[in-house]
Amino acid sequence: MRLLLVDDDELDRMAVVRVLQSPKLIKDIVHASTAVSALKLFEESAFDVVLLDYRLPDMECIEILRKLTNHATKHAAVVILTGAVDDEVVERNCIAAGAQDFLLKQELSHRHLTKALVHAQARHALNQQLVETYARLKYLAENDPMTGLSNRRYFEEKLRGEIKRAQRFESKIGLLFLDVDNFKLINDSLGHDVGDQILQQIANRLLTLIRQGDIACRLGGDEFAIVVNDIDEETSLGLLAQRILDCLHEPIVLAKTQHFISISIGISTYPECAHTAEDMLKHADLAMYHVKQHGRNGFHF
Ligand code: GH3
Repeated sequence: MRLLLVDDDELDRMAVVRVLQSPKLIKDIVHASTAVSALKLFEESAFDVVLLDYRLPDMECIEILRKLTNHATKHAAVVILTGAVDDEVVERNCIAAGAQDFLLKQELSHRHLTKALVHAQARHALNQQLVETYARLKYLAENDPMTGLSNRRYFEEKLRGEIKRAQRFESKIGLLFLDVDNFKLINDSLGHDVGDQILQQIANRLLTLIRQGDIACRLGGDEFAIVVNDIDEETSLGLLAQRILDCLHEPIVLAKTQHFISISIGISTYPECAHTAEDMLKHADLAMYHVKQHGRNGFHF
């Protein structure tokens, strides 16, 4: 176990080290006397546990706790060392900010310290599992498993949000509705597996064409949609649609075989064509059918 001991009082740090080393509970102890140096060490190295003094001269405990526990890549259990007895508010605030346990400096015995470290690590591990499970469930709830693009439900939710934002800022948004041409023929002639791989390749190419902040989704089957935020004029949507058509005209190579596809794109805009997510999708769907009826492989507003 690797421990980061953060306390500005050297005598207090020595007291902790004495307890930790008799008998040797933890060998690998790194000292820090300020919050800033502790955060630097935490950034540069990996620790299993941080023993953190509640009162440090250079930063509020809650602030350093948040920085430690919300770190993007580094994770460690945190035990707060405090001199205050039964301060419920302090405890509640620290737990809410991510601490796992408390230790009173007056109770610094081998038994108490061991218990606090074991509890903190167990709680931390459980917490990490919950965080990872939540992230996985969120991903599954929001994404299409085959292509990794947003799924329809998440897409519609985001589209509603973007319409509200556009109303507030009086900006414009565009919606592109894409449907692969004669996809059933691809499935029938090459098999469903090849069809799946082609859908995945289409999704990958779409992701290379959209800006950060725009949202691409697989609505279902061979249908995709893209929300384009903050458009300045219709021509920019037309240009994007043309870039998508050109990009998807490039052959898709699977197992050294080239496959040629085309798509039909319908476009709607807020606020010109529609004011709700449902109407934007309906309008873009109708525009896409117009393309289908006029030879496919193109776009229409
Ligand atoms: P059109 O140009 O008129 O749209 O013709 P189409 O053949 O593409 O017609 P349609 O859009 O109705 O056909 C969609 C096909 O997509 C039918 C269905 O079997 C297939 N499909 C739906 N979901 C999947 C999937 O997950 N994987 C594969 N490979 N095919 C799928």
